[in-house]
Amino acid sequence: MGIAEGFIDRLTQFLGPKGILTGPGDLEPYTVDWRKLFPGRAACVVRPASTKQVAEVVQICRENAVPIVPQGGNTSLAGGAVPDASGTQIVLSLARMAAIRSVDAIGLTMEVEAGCVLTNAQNAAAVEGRLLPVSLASEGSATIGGIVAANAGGVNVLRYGMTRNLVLGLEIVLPDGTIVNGLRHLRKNNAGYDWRQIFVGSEGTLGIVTAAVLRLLPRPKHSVVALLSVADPKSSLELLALAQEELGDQISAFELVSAASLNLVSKHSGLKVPVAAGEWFVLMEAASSLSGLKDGAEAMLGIAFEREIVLDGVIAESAGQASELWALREHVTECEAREGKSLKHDISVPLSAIPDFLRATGQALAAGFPEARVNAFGHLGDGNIHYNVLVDEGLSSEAITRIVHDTVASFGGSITAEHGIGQYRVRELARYSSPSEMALLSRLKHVLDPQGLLNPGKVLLR
Ligand code: 2HG
Ligand code: ZN
Repeated sequence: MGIAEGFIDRLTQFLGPKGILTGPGDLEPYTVDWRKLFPGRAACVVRPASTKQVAEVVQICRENAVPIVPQGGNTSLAGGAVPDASGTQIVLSLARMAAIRSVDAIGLTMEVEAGCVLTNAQNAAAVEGRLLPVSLASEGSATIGGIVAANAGGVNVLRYGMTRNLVLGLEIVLPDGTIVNGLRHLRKNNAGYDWRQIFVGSEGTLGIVTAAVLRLLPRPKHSVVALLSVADPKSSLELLALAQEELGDQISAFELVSAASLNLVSKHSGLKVPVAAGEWFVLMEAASSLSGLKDGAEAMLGIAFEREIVLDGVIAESAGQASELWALREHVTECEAREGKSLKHDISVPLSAIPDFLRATGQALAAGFPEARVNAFGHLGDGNIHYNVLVDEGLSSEAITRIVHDTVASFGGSITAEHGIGQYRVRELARYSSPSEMALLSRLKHVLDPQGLLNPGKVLLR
């Protein structure tokens, strides 16, 4: 089915020239993800400047039965924000709605429009001495609407939870064009169903996030960052338990990185690893406003060395050194992409099962695909490993993913802990969910979007 005549004209008339892109060269950045794995085509890209304009665009699309793909920073690793290949969908970019409407340093909230880039929101909170704790490698491009729609995770989930835990209020445009304003700055609100949470993580399939009220925290005055090498994943779990015993909830990040991942980083970025090699590395950060944090961290590491949980390590002596240690972790994704084709597996299993999961999956892969190279790293504190597999042409992606996900399922895990389903994992979701769960998801989708106009083909096939 083609686009109805006059549809683009009507949008152009309504939005003005700044609000719509139609030239093939202009559309390109919006129709493919940054890894260039999910190329699509769009009838046009609309760039509304207000919630009212978003609602009006949705109305026009509804009247013409044109599907809409909402887009923020387009940093999804699951092809969640790009159109399909038909050329009949439009991309609705929230980029022009980027205002930070308010920062309330006393009430610890901020109200932000969907297109605001995450770093800008973090900086606005920091100016007021407050912390917006969502922290991701893609934070310089990811937007507030995108992180809400994707329920983004990142490196601070261990302490502060997923984006879901930080969303106090939302403004949504529904698939029928209704604006629902729930921009409340409240800590407690038990009035009716908590409909916000249906939209958080819905990946733009149920409604379009146009603004959000986010919870802030006091900004910790001190932080300690350490890079440590350990013999195996079991030792990293012992280290996590020890760190939590000694430092409590001051631990804000606890990342596991394999030697293979750091080798990729050294090879492609030239960054040096300042710790003697082990098979695995832990990058941890603790933060607090109380003094004595560094002494506490050093004492904890003393015990870890004594018990031979840690083989070698360094504690950052300055903010600059802390950033250098973090850079090693943050470059893994980019360096993996430079190495070649990879299959992403964003899995989680119960924390205590991580060592067995890594062993079982490694063995099964080595038996079936000895040439496949594993790049495993991730958020150990959350039980979330990015079990990515570098594959040369000719290897069966499907069979490799089957091995990884079947092993995940056998440990009671999830096929996506933080990146979401997008278009990449639609079939995998159906495969590993119960029929009753899938039926519930379909019913929710149908109730809110009976015409199937919002981000079709993402999360659910239809
Ligand atoms: C990270 O933890 C991101 O760095 C990206 O979630 C993970 O590249 C990946 O698979
Ligand atoms: Zn991650």
